[in-house]
Parts: sequence; structure tokens; C-alpha cells
Amino acid sequence: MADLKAIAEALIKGDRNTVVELTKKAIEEKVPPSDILQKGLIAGMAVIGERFKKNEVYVPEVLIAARAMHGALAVLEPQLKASGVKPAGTVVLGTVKGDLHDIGKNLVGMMLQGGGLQVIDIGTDAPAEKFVTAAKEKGAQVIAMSALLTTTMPQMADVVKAVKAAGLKVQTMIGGAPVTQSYADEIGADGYAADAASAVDMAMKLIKKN
Ligand code: B1M
Repeated sequence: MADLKAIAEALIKGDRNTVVELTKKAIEEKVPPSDILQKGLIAGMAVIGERFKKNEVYVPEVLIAARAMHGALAVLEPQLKASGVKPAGTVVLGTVKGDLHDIGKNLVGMMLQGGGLQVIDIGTDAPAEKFVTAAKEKGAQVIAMSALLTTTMPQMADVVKAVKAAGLKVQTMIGGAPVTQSYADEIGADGYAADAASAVDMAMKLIKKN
């Protein structure tokens, strides 16, 4: 019998091979792909997220768990497509114009995917119009911006303004080491998250609001 709890446990340990093998076994045993995703992979990633928030695990453990998740998702993807499991929402994610830091952004992206969201990653050094165009094209509910430099933080305000100017019904959220809740309030962003795990909670909250 396929053991979804074992998938979650192997993912928490970052044991990519076991996660992939157990996922394949569950598929062979005709476990619904949505159960493998929700009760196995996402359940495991949620534990990592909670531990990361409490500083019980750190960036390397999260990256290793995310690598295991990606391995399993590659195996599961055709089944998910065939069974019509829809992502809970779509997030356009990027590092703002002038800023090349992408490690935190990538981590946020992995956690968002781990939370069952579709992530459109527009990369680094992304100008406001790139966020807006991607959100329009992909029908995203959330635009998520990362900045690591105090000099590039004002670009986030430009994205918020561009979203409003385009009349888009998209929620905006921001994060990155120098970014704060009070900065989010100042520029009129809809949400702020301090770390990758909280970013999932915030994105989910904003999707429900939209
Ligand atoms: Co740069 N850099 N860097 N750098 N760099 C910092 C950010 C800096 C604090 C170092 C320092 O001086 N102590 C400093 C910024 C100072 C400031 O503005 N206050 C700095 C500087 C000055 C620069 C350059 C200007 C240096 C130069 O050329 N003179 C230059 C700028 C280049 C550019 O972007 N235009 C530069 C270049 C680089 C490298 C290319 C060498 C490299 C980036 C490689 C890469 O990303 N591919 C680099 C690195 C690695 C760093 C440090 C050392 C590490 C950043 C990192 O990846 N942290 C950094 C110092 C530091 O932070 N200790 C530094 C790990 C990552 C997991 O954390 O990105 O904070 P972080 O993401 C966290 C949270 O912030 C949050 O979740 C993540 C996980 O918890 N988060 C979000 C991030 N985005 C989020 C979005 C959300 C929600 C949460 O919602 C949308």
C-alpha cells in the first residue's frame, strides 16, 4: 500500500530518491495524484515551512527539501495534468529592476510551488511593465516582488503604481532582507512577508481576498 505519510517524512528529511520512488509507487498503485500532492508532498513541505519559520531548520534544509519536491513533481506532473488538478492560484514572482539577487526569490518560488501554487518566475532585474504584462497574460491573482538592496526597494512602489494604472485586479506583495511591513504600508502593497514560508501564507491570504 502506498504510504503518503512516508512521502511527507522523506521530503522533510530531504531524501530525494525515496520521495521519487515512493511517488512512483503511489502512482502505480493508482493513488489519486491530488492525494499524493496534498497529503504527501505539500504536507511535508508545510512541516519544513513551519520549522523554517521557527528557525529549527535553515536555508540548506529548505533547498534540499525543495529539490526532493521538484523530483517528485516531475514524476507526478503528467498525472496531475491528466487528472485536471488545478493550482490554488497563480503568482508572478520576480526580483525588481536593478536587483540581481535571486537566492531568496528562488526559495520563495519553491515554497509557493510547494504550497500548490503556480509560479510564473520572471527572473531578476524585472521592470514594472514586465510584472504587469506577465500578470495580465497569465491571469495571476498575485504579484510577488523581491528586493535585497535599499536602492532597489523604490522599484516596488513603481510596480504597485503600474498595477493600479493598468486597472489590474491583482494583489501585490513584497519581501526581501531590507523590506518591512511599514514599507509595504507606505507604498500601498497589499502584503509583506519576512521569509519564504510566511510568503506562502500571505500569498494564500491574498488569493482568497482577490
Ligand atoms: Co549582494 N548585497 N550585492 N550579492 N548580497 C547584500 C544584499 C548586502 C546586504 C551585503 C552587505 O553589504 N552586507 C548588500 C545590500 C546593502 C543594502 O542595500 N542594504 C549587497 C550589495 C551592496 C550588493 C552589491 C551592490 C555589491 C557590489 O557590487 N558593490 C551587488 C548588487 C548587484 C545587483 O543586484 N545589482 C551585489 C551582488 C551580489 C552577488 C551577485 C555577488 C550575490 C547574489 C547572487 C544571487 O542572488 N544569485 C550577492 C549576495 C549573495 C548577497 C548576500 C551575501 C546574501 C543574499 C542571499 O542570497 N541571502 C547579501 C548579504 C546578506 O543578506 N547576508 C547581500 C540568502 C537568502 C535566502 O536570503 O535573499 O534575504 P534573502 O531572502 C529571504 C528573505 O529576505 C525573504 O525570504 C528569503 C528566505 O527566507 N524574501 C522574501 C526574499 N524575497 C522575498 C519576497 C517575498 C517574501 C519574502 O515576497 C514576495
